[in-house]
Amino acid sequence: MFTKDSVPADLEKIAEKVFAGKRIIDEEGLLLFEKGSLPFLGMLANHVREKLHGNKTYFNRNFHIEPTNVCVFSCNFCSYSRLYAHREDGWELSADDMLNMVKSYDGKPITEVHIVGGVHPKLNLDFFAGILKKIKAHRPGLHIKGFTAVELDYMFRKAKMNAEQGLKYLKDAGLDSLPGGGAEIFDPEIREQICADKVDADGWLHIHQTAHRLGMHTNATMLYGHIEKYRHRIDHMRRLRELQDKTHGFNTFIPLKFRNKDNDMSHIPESSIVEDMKMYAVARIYLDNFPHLKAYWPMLGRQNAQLSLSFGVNDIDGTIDDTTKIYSMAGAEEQKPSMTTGELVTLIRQVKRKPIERDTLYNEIKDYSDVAVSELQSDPQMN
Ligand code: V47
Ligand code: SF4
Repeated sequence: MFTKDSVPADLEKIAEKVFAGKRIIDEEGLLLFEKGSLPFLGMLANHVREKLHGNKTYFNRNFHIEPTNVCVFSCNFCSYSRLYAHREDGWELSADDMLNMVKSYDGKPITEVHIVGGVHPKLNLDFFAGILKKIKAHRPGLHIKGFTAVELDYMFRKAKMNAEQGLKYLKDAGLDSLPGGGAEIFDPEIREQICADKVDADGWLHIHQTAHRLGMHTNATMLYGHIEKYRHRIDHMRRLRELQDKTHGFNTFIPLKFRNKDNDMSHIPESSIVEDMKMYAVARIYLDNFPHLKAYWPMLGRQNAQLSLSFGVNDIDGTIDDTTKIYSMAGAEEQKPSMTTGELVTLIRQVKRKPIERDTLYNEIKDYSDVAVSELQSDPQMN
């Protein structure tokens, strides 16, 4: 697969481990970042990806609700939040606004709503529990993936509940799983510089561990490509891998590329596409106990998401819709991120992968390998 001349001995040893299905250690992960060529990393990551999933590439039909961009925190990388004092520049959706958004999908084969927003000082646990109940009453089958550990930590502290009490309360109201946001970079020195005031690594991990213990699945993200070094990325993934060994509750790891428009870190250049593909590949190789690796296409762009399918990625998220602003405000090319099922399927097929619609928990809903493109375009239910 590769010639001995082209691969240094230390990397060759890592390749042998990966092909033997063995776990790599932190130093080896670091070496991959520092010395691995793109084709070498792509080959190893693709081996792991195909061993787990063959050509299957998952997507789902979802939409996002961002309840507010008013936030008590001021993460330096965030282009989206507004402090409460400047809330006239922001938005706050009422419970009815959110329910109406859900109702606008009546009759459409959406399987998931993703709810993530700023940490509003006046919106509390009961407000969100009320929304969950209303959504479930209207559409019981809709999976609700909602609230980052940052939002939850704040809500629970204000309600004087611990993570277990708070999560049980929201689960009873209809919350099904947690998204992976708020993780950023766990290392305390980097965290201090980019998002000093919000929940720390242990707090984030504790909320996810508790959710797993209560039978909920969650995702994990990492914000990369800013001031962190490769060793911080490995440290971040090590903490996730260790928790996953204990709970097996994580579904997906989602590396989020830092976008630099209109925020306090705008002077930092964005990572190159080569660096992005390396990130996916090393994540796929290192996180051997994570079933899925997701490229979030509204952030990365469609073509790069397509490319990532050769670097370990097996999931490109969903149809979304045009209501998510967190990335467009940070400079993502997609100003109104929305793809029809036909577009997603075509994107996956163009790189000769197998498009599979999934639900949030990766149960397979439909294999689109042999569905004619004309059928995808003409059937409104497909959109
Ligand atoms: O934690 C904010 C990121 C995250 C920027 O679980 C930025 O399926 C890049 O939770 N550049 C929230 N990233 C988003 C989130 C999410 C997204 C997609 C899928 C899932 C999932 C979860 O957005 C934040 C932060 O890391 N973010 N600003 C920025 N300028
Ligand atoms: Fe608030 Fe989240 Fe933005 Fe941080 S990233 S300022 S917690 S909305």
